[in-house]
Amino acid sequence: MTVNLFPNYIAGTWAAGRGAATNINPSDLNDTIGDYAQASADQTAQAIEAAAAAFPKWRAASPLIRFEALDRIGSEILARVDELGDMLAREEGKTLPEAKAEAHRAGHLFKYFAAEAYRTTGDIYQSLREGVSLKVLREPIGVVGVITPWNFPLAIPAWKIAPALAYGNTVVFKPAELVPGSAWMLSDIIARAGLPDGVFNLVMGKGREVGEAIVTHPKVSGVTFTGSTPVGRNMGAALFARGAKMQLEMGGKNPLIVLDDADLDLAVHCALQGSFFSTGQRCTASSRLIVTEGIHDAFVDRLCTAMKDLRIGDARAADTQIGPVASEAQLAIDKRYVSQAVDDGATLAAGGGEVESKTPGHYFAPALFTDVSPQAAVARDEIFGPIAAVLRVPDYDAALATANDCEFGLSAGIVSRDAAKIDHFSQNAESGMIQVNLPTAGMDFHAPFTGRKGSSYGAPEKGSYCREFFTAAKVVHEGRGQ
Ligand code: UN1
Repeated sequence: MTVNLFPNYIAGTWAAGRGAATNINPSDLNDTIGDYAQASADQTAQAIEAAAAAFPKWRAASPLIRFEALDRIGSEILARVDELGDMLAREEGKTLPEAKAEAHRAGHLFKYFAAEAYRTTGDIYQSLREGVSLKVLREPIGVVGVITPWNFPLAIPAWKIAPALAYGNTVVFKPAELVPGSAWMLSDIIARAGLPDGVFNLVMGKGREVGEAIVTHPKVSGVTFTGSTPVGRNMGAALFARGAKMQLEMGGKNPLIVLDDADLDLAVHCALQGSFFSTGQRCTASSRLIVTEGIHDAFVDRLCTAMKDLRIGDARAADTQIGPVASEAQLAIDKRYVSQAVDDGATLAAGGGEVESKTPGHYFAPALFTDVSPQAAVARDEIFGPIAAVLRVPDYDAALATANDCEFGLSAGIVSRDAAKIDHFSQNAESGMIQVNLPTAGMDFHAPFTGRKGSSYGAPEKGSYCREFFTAAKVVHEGRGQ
């Protein structure tokens, strides 16, 4: 093992793997960050066996013990927000303020779920039969596989690992291969929190090997996954085939409706933030701007002007508003969609090209398309980049119909002053989350996170709603004799 190799964590021991992967700073491709051990399928199986062996003891641990461990992890994350944020910004490319805010959110998620350990209550029913008592218990499910994406490498693992542990499960964590640095630092903090060996395991991996080893292993009782819809659907089929539980958070193609009566400045602010901040790399990003006729031209005009002023640059530079695209592969996808949208007849109203920079990096100017057909790929596919399509509609009814004409249903926004339309939209948008006069991205961490249609499958994440996934109900009938 070289000095700079960051190992996996299996059964309470740091372990080198089979080879290593290096993460690279997308703001400066000359900056290689570290080498991270790659786990083999065999090592993944060892981690799962260790988690299964640790489960009886951890499920029996007092809620106080679980609270203290998670609370300690939360405190340590909060004490190291600057360091964690720096790593996140350096390896993923979101700006330093965004990265620190995410680290802060991760710390508080651990604290929130620490307290959830106290709330694993059950129910008592009055039995229909005399002399019989009837209660419903909530039990942890066992070994939980946690498979996470590259765009929120601290917050998403936090809102999956923390509840898994709080409710008494043990964890095998596979972070995205692009961002092992943040995941490793988070895992190091968890590993030092005094959990029994095997309760938490880290297995890093490129490609499908580690993920498949987790999804197909009979001792993994459930998998919580965030990532693309095609990958989630595949995983879901494999989990269903062996009767395992699943919580899948997948894609989005989130509409932001702007009505004629909207406050124009607010509408532009929501679009700018929702579509382009975090370089558009959020499943909650506003990628469809559905705008009614009367405000369309003024809105597009104002948004294009605001886009010209966006400061795109090194994620860790003080004045940067938009960092680079996270990877070469994602940059290629973004560019492909820009040329396809033009080929499909849309007008490129702003941005869409590479940006000059002091250091070699994946810099890309956020792109805005107008005159977009609702059937065009740029209006239908989840791109996961800073690309937004404006769809012009005659009125609110058409805006709602356009918003709902989509395979996804994660977050949906509306900018308007009309209380009746806002209320109608909140009730009729086919999405799990609604944002009124706000960007579609940016969710409170203590509320549930959930989508409809192709966006989500299984119980919501976060809040106490996620208990539905991390625990199973058990119904106990007890007779008191003749
Ligand atoms: C947010 O917008 O606050 O992958 C969070 C994602 C989501 C998280 C978004 N699962 O972008």
